[in-house]
Amino acid sequence: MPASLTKLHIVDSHTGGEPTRLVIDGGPDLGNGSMAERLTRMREHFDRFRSAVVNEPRGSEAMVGALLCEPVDAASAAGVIFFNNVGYLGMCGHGTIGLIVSLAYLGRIQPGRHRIETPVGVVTAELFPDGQVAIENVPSYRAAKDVAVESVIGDIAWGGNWFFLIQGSPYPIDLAHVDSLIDYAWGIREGLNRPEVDHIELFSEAGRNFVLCPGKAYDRSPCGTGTSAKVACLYADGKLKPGEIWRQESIVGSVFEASVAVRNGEIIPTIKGSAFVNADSTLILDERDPFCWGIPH
Ligand code: PYC
Repeated sequence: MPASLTKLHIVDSHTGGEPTRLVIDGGPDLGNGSMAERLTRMREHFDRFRSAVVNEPRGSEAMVGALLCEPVDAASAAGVIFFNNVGYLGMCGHGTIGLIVSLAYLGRIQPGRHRIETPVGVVTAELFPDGQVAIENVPSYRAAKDVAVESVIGDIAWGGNWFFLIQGSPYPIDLAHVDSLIDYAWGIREGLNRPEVDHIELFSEAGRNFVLCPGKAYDRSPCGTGTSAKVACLYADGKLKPGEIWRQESIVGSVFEASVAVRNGEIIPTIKGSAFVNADSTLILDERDPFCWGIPH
């Protein structure tokens, strides 16, 4: 193989329509630290690798990358770093469901419970014999209620990423209105003036949600971390009791089922959904290619 070529083994999946590209091997050496430390190392020294994997011409704005890592704790099934067209995610619900289904496809795990290390903490994934996956997420919470931005009021909540959640949408949450939804949510994000709150989540009266991600891509899935943020808010408002099921439906009609447990005063969401593997292939990074490292978003 010429010195200018790097090969990456990848498995692609989608979770409720939202893609995850799992990099199995060929990625950069990020050392043996925690996933948070490895994420920092990747951001500072190997960010072009992120772009090469998820951006065009190999990927798309919707693609979420997942770099499979050796876990710190031998009791964990894997470590993972999630990334998108513009940067990095603390956690990713649809991506973790995709990771678990991809590891099962590769024969690396069996049905049962598996610890997964992420940059924002350990999550537990249960793979069921029918292929569904339930993720017990990091503790989630509402940080602020009834925050006014532009002409809307919403809540700021953490579910592994930061969300601004708004009940109501001036447009129907369906694919025919996706451009208007993107423009509307982007305007709210700009008005929010809180750079750490980088996901905007709208809810229709009919219960569908729309999540705009930091790189202006919309989540095709109901968004696992966004669903976690939502159930934390519902619990805080006394609208969801521990163990009750909340069904969150995405703009494309895919559904996650969620519930909360309360442990040591912390709200622990569980998100259940399905993913399907749709490619097992090799990415080729050829340094002679002017777009080897992706077209920046
Ligand atoms: O499922 O948590 C999620 C997610 C975050 C961004 C895209 N999907």
